[in-house]
Amino acid sequence: MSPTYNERDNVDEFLHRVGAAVPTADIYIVDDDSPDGTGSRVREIGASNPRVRLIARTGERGYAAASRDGLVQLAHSGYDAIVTIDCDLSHDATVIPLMLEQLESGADVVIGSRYVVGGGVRNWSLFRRLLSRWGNRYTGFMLSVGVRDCTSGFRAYRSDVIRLGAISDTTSNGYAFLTEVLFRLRQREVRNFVEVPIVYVDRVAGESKMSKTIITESMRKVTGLGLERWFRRR
Ligand SMILES: Nc1nc2c(ncn2[C@@H]2O[C@H](COP(=O)(O)OP(=O)(O)OP(=O)(O)O)[C@@H](O)[C@H]2O)c(=O)[nH]1
Ligand SMILES: [Mg+2]
Repeated sequence: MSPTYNERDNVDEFLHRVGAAVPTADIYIVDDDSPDGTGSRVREIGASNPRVRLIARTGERGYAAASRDGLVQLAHSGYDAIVTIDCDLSHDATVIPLMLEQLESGADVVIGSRYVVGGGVRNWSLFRRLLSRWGNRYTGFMLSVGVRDCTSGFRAYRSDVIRLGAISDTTSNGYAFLTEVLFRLRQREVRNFVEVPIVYVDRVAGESKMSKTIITESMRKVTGLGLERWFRRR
């Protein structure tokens, strides 16, 4: 499953790569009514390939809301496992089979991680590198979720773990959602998080949706969750 906003320049290649990596999987695009027509392109492709499906959202926009809706809907639709992956080709789809193997071996969530041995980033600006690296260090310090790359959106979830309700409980709007999910899962004693190395490649086409608002929310949210943990409100 991939949340999309204005990814028309990437979506054909994305679907091709994911389809090649996991030929028997259904691929869902959760689109927020992208003005560039990403959704209609997915519908067109889906007309001749029944594995490609569109979840079309209108109204409230956002990475977190789209991910939340998609994950919860699919976890209740009979799938055993759900993979989340960005549509901008930053995540290497050939890693998906390895992630699914880890789930079968007992992991609750498998995370494509930039910060374990063998992982990394390619073509990222110094600012993005520092932001992500230090953001993750701060998160590790505040929340101790036991994961080195809490903000990676490339993940495989066991559906029964999602059905526990941790995802529906999240309130973040941006990428803080990814950290919040792990935090809420741990509150439910779900903690078998396994990281597999990925090399993250910066997008070539389309525009980044990263913004100051998202960065600020992320820092605020991690601090808030850290305080919640320290004061054991839940
Ligand atoms: N449905 C939906 N998807 C979104 C929204 N914002 C971002 N996305 C998607 O979420 C994924 C990650 O977003 P990106 O903009 O690539 O964010 P990023 O990976 O942190 O930043 P860059 O790689 O630098 O662009 C992509 O597939 C986007 O299309 C949104 O508001 N709604
Ligand atoms: Mg991206």
